[in-house]
Amino acid sequence: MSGEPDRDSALQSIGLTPAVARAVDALAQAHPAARPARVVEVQRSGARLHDGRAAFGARVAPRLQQALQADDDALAVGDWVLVADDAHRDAWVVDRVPPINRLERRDALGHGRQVIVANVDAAMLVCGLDHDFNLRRLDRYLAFVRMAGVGALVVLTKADLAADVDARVAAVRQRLRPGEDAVALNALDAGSVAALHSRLGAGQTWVLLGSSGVGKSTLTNALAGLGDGADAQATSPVRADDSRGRHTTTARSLHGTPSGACLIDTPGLRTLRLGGDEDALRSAFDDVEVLAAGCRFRDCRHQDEPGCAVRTAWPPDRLAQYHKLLREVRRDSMRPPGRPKGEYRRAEPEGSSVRALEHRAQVQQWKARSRLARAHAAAKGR
Ligand SMILES: Nc1nc2c(ncn2[C@@H]2O[C@H](COP(=O)(O)OP(=O)(O)O)[C@@H](O)[C@H]2O)c(=O)[nH]1
Ligand SMILES: [Mg+2]
Ligand SMILES: [Zn+2]
Repeated sequence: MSGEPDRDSALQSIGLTPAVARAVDALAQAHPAARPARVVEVQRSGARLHDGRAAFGARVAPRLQQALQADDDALAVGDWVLVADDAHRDAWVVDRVPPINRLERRDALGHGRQVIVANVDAAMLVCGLDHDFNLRRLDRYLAFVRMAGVGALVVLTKADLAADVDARVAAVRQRLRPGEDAVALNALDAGSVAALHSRLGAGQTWVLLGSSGVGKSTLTNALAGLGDGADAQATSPVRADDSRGRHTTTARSLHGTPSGACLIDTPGLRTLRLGGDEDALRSAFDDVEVLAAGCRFRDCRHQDEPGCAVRTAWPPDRLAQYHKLLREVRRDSMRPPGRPKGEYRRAEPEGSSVRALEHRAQVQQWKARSRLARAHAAAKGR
């Protein structure tokens, strides 16, 4: 940012990085009267913003609103925007800085997209060591953040309630890539949480992701030093029957930590359908490609072929989840992207192009299966 060091240092406290600052500067040339701010909460008719000094409400200028809608897009928490005051001192969001990255999921039908958060450096994937513990779900979350190029720290909460904590941390570490890590802690214990501070670098933006009731808001409060104050994130007791908390956190929200990092707490995601395509998913599990060099068949699909090196090396549930995610993104990316939202709510008409695509894919799958069966027969005959 040019010329206003005070404002810059204020913005750095809410996650302004050099790359974002350059993007802000480029955009600001078209809006000389506007100033930068960050979206901390998205509301029905506007957004809550923070400029590094204070939070305030703003409405979205109609032109920006229309431009976003035309792209089936919307403001998301973490977005950087330019905001200008009108003659009545009402704040208007006049433009959005192109996001550096965004965590985006598909809706449960695989049609529309929803941006969960934009411009993040890293994610805490929060899992409870109680009934919530589920390695296949964790594989899905890992794929989700890797596909967006976002680093992951797996935080296993409720270590105070679990036996075999070390074994579970080890099982998680088996699934991680270099640069990712896993820790277990008790989110209710300040000493236990304090060990995380050294990982939250100044100026970094972290998002907390995970099911409802795992302790995301508890962790946010502890890390941001919110205590029981008015800014504290509401936490909710877990229901005894299924260990899930109620959905207390309705909006995503942004908080600073003493080490100068920003945390974005999110509500529990009931479904997490990956937003990317097959290539992105494959690169999220690129250890497959390395191992595949050792498979007996060059075109091994790592399913039931004999001599499969991936099947030997990977935990079976991880491989099963990988195949499931592959099927899911293949199916989803056959649908034309970026269709206006309203269209998805209608039932697909008989014989629509989507159905035709699905049918063609199904036929291709059958053909591939019978090819595989023939390859098997041939292999047995050797
Ligand atoms: N025993 C124990 N309880 C926890 C821990 N972390 C969170 N909780 C409790 O779990 C419940 C849900 O926590 P909350 O932060 O609201 O979960 P969120 O839905 O992920 O934001 C609350 O009653 C917390 O007090 C932990 O590490 N140990
Ligand atoms: Mg919460
Ligand atoms: Zn194989």
